[in-house]
Amino acid sequence: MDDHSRVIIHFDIDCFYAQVEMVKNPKLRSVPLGIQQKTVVVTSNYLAREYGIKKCMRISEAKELCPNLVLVKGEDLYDYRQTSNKVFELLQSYSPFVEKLGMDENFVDVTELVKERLQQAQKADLVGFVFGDVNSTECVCGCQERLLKGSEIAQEIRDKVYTNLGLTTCAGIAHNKILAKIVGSENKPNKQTVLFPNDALELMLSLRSVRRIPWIGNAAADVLERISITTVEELHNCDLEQLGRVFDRDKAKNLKDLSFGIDNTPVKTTGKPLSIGLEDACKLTEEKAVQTKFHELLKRLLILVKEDGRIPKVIRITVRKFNPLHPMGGLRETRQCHINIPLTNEEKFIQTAMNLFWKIINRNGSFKVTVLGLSFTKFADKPSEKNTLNTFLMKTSQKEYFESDASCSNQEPVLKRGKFLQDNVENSENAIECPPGVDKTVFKELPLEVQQEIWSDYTRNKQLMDKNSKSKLSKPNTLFNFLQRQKH
Ligand code: DCP
Ligand code: MG
Repeated sequence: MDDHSRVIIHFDIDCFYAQVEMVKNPKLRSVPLGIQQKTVVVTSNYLAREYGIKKCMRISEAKELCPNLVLVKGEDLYDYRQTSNKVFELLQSYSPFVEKLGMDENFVDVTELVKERLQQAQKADLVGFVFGDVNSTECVCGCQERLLKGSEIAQEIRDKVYTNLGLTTCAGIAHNKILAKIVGSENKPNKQTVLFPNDALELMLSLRSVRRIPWIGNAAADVLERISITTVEELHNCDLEQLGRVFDRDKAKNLKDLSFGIDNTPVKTTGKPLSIGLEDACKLTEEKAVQTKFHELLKRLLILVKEDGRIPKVIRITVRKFNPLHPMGGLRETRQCHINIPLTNEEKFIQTAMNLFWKIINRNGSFKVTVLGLSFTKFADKPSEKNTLNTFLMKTSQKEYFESDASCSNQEPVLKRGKFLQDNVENSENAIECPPGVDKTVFKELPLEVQQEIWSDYTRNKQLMDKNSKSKLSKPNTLFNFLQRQKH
């Protein structure tokens, strides 16, 4: 069953790395710009694309096509990640359902917002392009109007991204994720396109090759090719039994659905990544060189961990040994172990990484390593002590009370002061009385609303105890009782 009830917008930032560089240095806007990583141009601005420059083109080839091409190094991803996070946060102000797909793409489920706006009896107008026939027969479920409202919201969000961050984006608006993603790239750059469900089939067929269907990876496409299915149309016409001979039933059904643009998967709110890691291609044959590479990776990694704010609990190394049978590839091996090392103790990290390294490489023989990686997995996003005030507050509120600093990490995050202190200490007229039995210093530092909550808990408790002084009722898990427990 194809469900039309949702409105999903897919956003994709135009020539992402290049735009970040152009925001940093506006002079780059008027020149053909390529972003260089090692020997390739990973992306370029639209001016450079007019010369035929494509993603992942060799520098030499790109220079031949466009001798004036300005190249900026894009190996340090820090600014790109920061910008990506800012866009993500901005999108979250429109809907709690934002799913990150790589650094410059996001899905946003705006179904609720659309509903609200339509209830306010605002007429919906088309903004941007439509794929297919604008006057195609309307579906009885009302999806057309919802999607039109979605197109207005998409424009509003794109305007905000531009005003706040200086970035242009493309958007696709449809009733599910796969169609929103595909239709969004119909008109580029800085444009948006809406798709009505009646035109989904036409959009899917326009892709021609199954390899262009998102989420059908190369491996699945290779298997399909083995049974002579290379086009979307062939996938439409094959029967499930035929697919069932090479895929399990669920996968076969999923492939078939995707080819028709049917995708009922929800927009999953993106959380923090399960691991943070880096790896580099290299040619290392000596212990000293391995150590130096680990140092280099660790330095970059610690910046990322600081940005992330959680405390890593497991360190993992990745090694690819040179294999003459597979000079370009070969298997990666990993080893990992638990750590309890302050992030400032770089030497201890390197020592741990080296110990893991010698578990993969024979210490007494010669070696040649072609990939070395370092990552942190398993994070403690809550303080390690279970019953701290911080933990309690984290459960109580979604607010960001914590700040982290890699230079003094592996300690518990500290309560953020600033704003709250101004609210409740400096303005002593509004100060709330600290209930008896609660540490005054802790109380003073709490946000006003938390102080209020503790005071109400205290008065409620007092009334209860006065009424039934011999009562053995268990104490509820209120802030006041928590602070009292801490005292005793
Ligand atoms: N990227 C990369 N290696 C690739 C492809 C892309 O490092 N093989 C980086 C550079 C891009 C960014 O990821 O700026 C986002 O990838 P996109 O495919 O969305 O490309 P752009 O945003 O650059 O261009 P477009 O305007 O086509 O979206
Ligand atoms: Mg992009």
